[in-house]
Amino acid sequence: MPTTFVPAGPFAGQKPGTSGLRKKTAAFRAPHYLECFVQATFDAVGVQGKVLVLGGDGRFFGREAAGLIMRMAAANGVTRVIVGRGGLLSTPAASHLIRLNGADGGIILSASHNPGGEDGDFGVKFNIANGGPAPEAVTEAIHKASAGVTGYRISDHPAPDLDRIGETDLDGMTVQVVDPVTDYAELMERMFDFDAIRRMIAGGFTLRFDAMCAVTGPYAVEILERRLGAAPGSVVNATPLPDFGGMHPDPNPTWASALYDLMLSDDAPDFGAASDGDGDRNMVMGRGIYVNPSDSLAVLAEHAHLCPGYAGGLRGIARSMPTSTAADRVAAALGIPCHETPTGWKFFGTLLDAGHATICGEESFGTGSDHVREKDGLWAVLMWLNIQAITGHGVEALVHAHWRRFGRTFYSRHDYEALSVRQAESVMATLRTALPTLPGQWVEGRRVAMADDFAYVDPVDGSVSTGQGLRVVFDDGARLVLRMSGTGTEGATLRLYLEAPCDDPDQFGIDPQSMLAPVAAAAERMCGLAHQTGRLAPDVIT
Ligand code: VG1
Ligand code: CO
Repeated sequence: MPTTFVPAGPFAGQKPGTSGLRKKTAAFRAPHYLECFVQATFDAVGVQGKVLVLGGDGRFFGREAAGLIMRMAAANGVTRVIVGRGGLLSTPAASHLIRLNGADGGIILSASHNPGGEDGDFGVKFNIANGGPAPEAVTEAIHKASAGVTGYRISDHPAPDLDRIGETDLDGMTVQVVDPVTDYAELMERMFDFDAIRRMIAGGFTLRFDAMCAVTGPYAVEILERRLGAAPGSVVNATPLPDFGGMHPDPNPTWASALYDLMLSDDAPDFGAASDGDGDRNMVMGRGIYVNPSDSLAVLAEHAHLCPGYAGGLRGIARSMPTSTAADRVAAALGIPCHETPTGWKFFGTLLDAGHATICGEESFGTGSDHVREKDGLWAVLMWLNIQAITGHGVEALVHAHWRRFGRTFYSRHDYEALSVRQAESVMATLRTALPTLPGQWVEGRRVAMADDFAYVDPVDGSVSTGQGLRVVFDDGARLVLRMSGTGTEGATLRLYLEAPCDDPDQFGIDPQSMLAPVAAAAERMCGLAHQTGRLAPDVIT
């Protein structure tokens, strides 16, 4: 076999986090780094005779990494690699391809919403056969295996041309280059009423989708413009670029400000949306209204039955713990369970597999369902379009009707980025230490009902995850949550999640930050974030 074993150990691997291993691009490009991590992954999961899906969001180093991984897959006995043309696959499309082809798993090359480029971030994520992110047991095994890596096996043959659709042989392994969009677009056609959406658009409904120079461009052009008839140019920043055109492909009011500002201006189209680097996140807006992601999940759940893929109703809803409780009220009204999981899509996987939940979401602009095992940006966009097409109501009318029916759950996340690890840990420790003393105390006009360090027992496989965020709940249902980000690549990021439910329609128009100011003040009293870090305001508010 023309295969080389390249000695490279010892390899001090790092444990993959909630979304795989994310580091500076330069770290992945350091001699043998990517290769050793991939070898650890192959060793941990066992790839002899297996079929893998491979693709990424088009960021810098992605193509090169795909080539190296294919040569390593061949040398490690993989039977077939299914790879998106040009090395491109959105995260939800990769998840779908794994499921569609009955593949044993997949490797996604992305750092999601983190900036890309030579000085940006890169990431490698392993997904399992259900199409979803590897559960903790698997990431643990990869981490363990990395300690034993002394080198890696790689084919001496060059990787095949990724731009040509079709099958080629690489050292006895089949490389199948597929169109990244076709299968995904067909799945979407089955889930949603494309005829109804087409009629709505033909009737003058206008939209803008900002792909932020990341992977969703080709998907959105094919689906929104070609299949649904949106005017050419409705999808902007549609070409995936290695550095995302210098953008930060994170669809929120700060980083997608061009779309955000347009939607609040006089020139706004009827509907606006943006997605992130790898296509699993979404920001949704109507003319003059921004939809908070927690509200988006709740509204989608409320109306899901209007879409063909969910005509039979939902079996359950799942949301991550820091996501607002708006969806819980919809679940109660529908008479279905609402599961509360730790942050990270992998926790939804077991619930979706077992049929305990149909739709799920996170406050971090992620929504999805059991059609794949990742969150799915374009899916959410299409669901919003489908619901508007069937009800004849726009985003603002739908959201306001939702608030009138269920109350408005005021919600915001405050991010404090690039803190020193020591400072961030100290803020966490302050609140963690205070937790047992909080119940019964009055803070900023509210009485604490419950305070804990969130732990989760997976109801399907019994696995236990502890330390998933510090949570304080008040008597009136208001909440604050503090947790440390697991996806940053610089220092530490603290996320403070604030929530206050409100049933009084006269207050629905109040600015969320003013409504939540007392909850933020309570958080400061409990954890002393500003006091300890000197940061007087968050870096990003969503
Ligand atoms: C963040 C979000 C979390 C999300 C994760 C991956 O994690 O808060 O909700 O699941 O990113 O999203 P953290 O640990 O930084 O808070 V992405 O679009 O990788 O795929
Ligand atoms: Co993402």
